[in-house]
Amino acid sequence: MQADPAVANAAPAVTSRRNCASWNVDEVLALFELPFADLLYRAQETHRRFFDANAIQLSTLLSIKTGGCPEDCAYCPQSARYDTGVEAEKLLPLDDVLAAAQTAKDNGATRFCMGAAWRSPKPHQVEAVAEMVKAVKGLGLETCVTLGMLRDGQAEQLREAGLDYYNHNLDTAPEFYGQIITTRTYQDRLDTLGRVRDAGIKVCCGGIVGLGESRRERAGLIVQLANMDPYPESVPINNLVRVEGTPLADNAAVDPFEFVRTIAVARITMPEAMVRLSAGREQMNDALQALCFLAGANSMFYGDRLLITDNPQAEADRSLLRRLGMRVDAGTH
Ligand code: SAM
Ligand code: DTB
Ligand code: SF4
Repeated sequence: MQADPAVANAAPAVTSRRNCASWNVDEVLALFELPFADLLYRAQETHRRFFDANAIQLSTLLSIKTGGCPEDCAYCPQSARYDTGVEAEKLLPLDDVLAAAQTAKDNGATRFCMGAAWRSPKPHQVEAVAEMVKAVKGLGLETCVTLGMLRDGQAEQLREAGLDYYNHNLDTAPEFYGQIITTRTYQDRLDTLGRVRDAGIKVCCGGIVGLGESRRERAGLIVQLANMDPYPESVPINNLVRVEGTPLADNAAVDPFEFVRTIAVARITMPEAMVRLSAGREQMNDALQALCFLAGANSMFYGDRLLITDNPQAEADRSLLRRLGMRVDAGTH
């Protein structure tokens, strides 16, 4: 059944991250169902109210601890449960991490994001990562880490080391989540996000399009994100990278316009968030990426690799931004 487009126009007017807007799934679904041009127009209006629409923030990723993860996230090449050819490695030494961060800075990134394939870090692992955060911060970069679930006190430890952002995604709607991950609950994720927020670290939280979810479930994810009080400073929207050996390797690709719609709806419902065009750019052409920027994406991963899979070459991205007349800045969050 089609949602009534009139509902989209009646949706709450959000003016600040701190305004606790309350979106429901029908309202967000109605946004998804707007004619494409109307949806993009609304997203651009919102985007330009809070940001320079020609500016983009660049984050570079590094996998500091690769593979061998005990979790069963059906999309993930790093789960030990799937035969993806990714070998388990040890935590990288500090010097290697620092060298990668310096290169990212030299290439123009403003934030360095370190990812570890852990369910939840052990105390000595948090200590080691805190050292990395301190050192990377010392280079003049913003820092972000994604380490899995955090226990009490761990977020504070990272904050004291100078951590700016913690990435922990909700991935999908609560009602679809159980088909993608069984080894930890939606509530576990919300609990970690609460710890991060309480420690005064900025929240980076988003999801994945293309897991096999319905449009209503995509709207359900956005509702979860947009109704957080306050909503995340940074919202990564990933397009599933279908990796051989994972249970989702043969998923049908989502219509590219549906991906653009998801970006636009994230922009409208979370006007002051940085909306990141995240995984999946390697599988997109330049025109599609430009549409994502028009829909309100103002951040992306920059550098030849995501964690395991390829990202566009840095030079290709610089050329794309030049052709679009976009400039790099650190964003406001
Ligand atoms: N282990 C930690 C965790 O799950 O929170 C941190 C690393 S995990 C790889 C970070 C995020 O990457 C996941 O939450 C998921 O949203 C995204 N991701 C992983 N594999 C992906 C894939 N194949 N395609 C798109 N996004 C993916
Ligand atoms: C996020 O939302 N996407 C990034 C980052 N946060 C850590 C990870 C994307 C991973 C894509 C598949 C891979 O290379 O492992
Ligand atoms: Fe492990 Fe994170 Fe991959 Fe899930 S997404 S299998 S927790 S590395």
